[in-house]
Amino acid sequence: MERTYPLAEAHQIDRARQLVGSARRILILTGAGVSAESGVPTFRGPDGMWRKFRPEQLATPEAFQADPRLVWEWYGWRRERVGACRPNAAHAAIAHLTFRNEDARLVTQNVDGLHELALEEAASEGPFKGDSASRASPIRLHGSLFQTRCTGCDHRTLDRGPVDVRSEASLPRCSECAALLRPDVVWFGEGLDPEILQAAMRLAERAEVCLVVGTSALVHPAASLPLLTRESGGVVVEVNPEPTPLTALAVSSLRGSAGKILPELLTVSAEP
Ligand code: BV8
Ligand code: ZN
Repeated sequence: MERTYPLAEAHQIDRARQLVGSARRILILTGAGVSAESGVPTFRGPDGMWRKFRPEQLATPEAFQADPRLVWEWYGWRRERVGACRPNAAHAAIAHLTFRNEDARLVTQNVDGLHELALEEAASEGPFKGDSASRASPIRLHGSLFQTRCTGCDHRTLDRGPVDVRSEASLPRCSECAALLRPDVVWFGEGLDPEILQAAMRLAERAEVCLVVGTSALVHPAASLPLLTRESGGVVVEVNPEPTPLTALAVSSLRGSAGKILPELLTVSAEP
């Protein structure tokens, strides 16, 4: 029988606040749950299905090979749905932390671009107005919904537009070599960019605290990053309404939503 966990008690948050507040080198690892309160469907939650498909069925090179139109239809739907979403208080709290402390670094599994939007918002108003959002930009392990990559020449372009999925002939093609474009994301069975993965692993090894927010910790190699922190002498703090495979190795696992817990956990009493 699934144990029901009490929602995070104030003393648990205080203890985690103390841990995170006294650390300099912090790795924040986020998953789809950090965007749940922005209205972005999570992968494995109740709203993770699209039509009758699970993400694992469509987010693969084989699915794209077999039916590029269907896969582009899913990505075009996600782009439109995510494009209407705004960062929530969790994205903002993380943006402020990474602005306040340059040794606090964000690694995300998400492809929704909401962390980047939160950084731009933090750089345009409030205590970090005028900062450069790129200074704290996240390491994106799995790419971006709003970028395409050419299947022929690897040419990459930013693309937030709608996708014409009426037929295979109307799918986006490369302006350089006319080959079919694909979403610039990492699909299941594809390797992550080695340099990006190396950078994330180095941060995990150096981190005093790995703060894991809103991930089911099922997808590797992302889910192994907190293990690296622990093996290198750091500690893991988790924020998730549900327990995950990481819960057992976390010194603190806060049961609750990111949008509620992160502002309490990360906001210092007086912002600089
Ligand atoms: C690779 C981009 C090898 C696309 C994604 C067995 C063991 C280990 C590995 C494997 C294995 N079998 C297969 C593998 C490999 C596979 C894998 O890990 N599979 C899993 C499913 C078992 N991994 C891969 O294929 C990776 N590549 O291994 O390559 C290789 C190496 C070299 C050369 C060639 C090959 C590539 C994985 C990347 C796949 N792409 N996304 C797209 O987005 O379309 S993964 C996808 O899942 C998303 O990126 C997502 O971020 C990621 C993880 O999901 P979560 O973010 O955790 O989301 P989820 O819905 O699962 O959970 C949400 C959580 O939030 C929940 O816990 C929920 O409780 C919580 N929550 C809900 N509301 C809130 C909340 N939390 C806080 N606040 C809230 N309000
Ligand atoms: Zn091309």
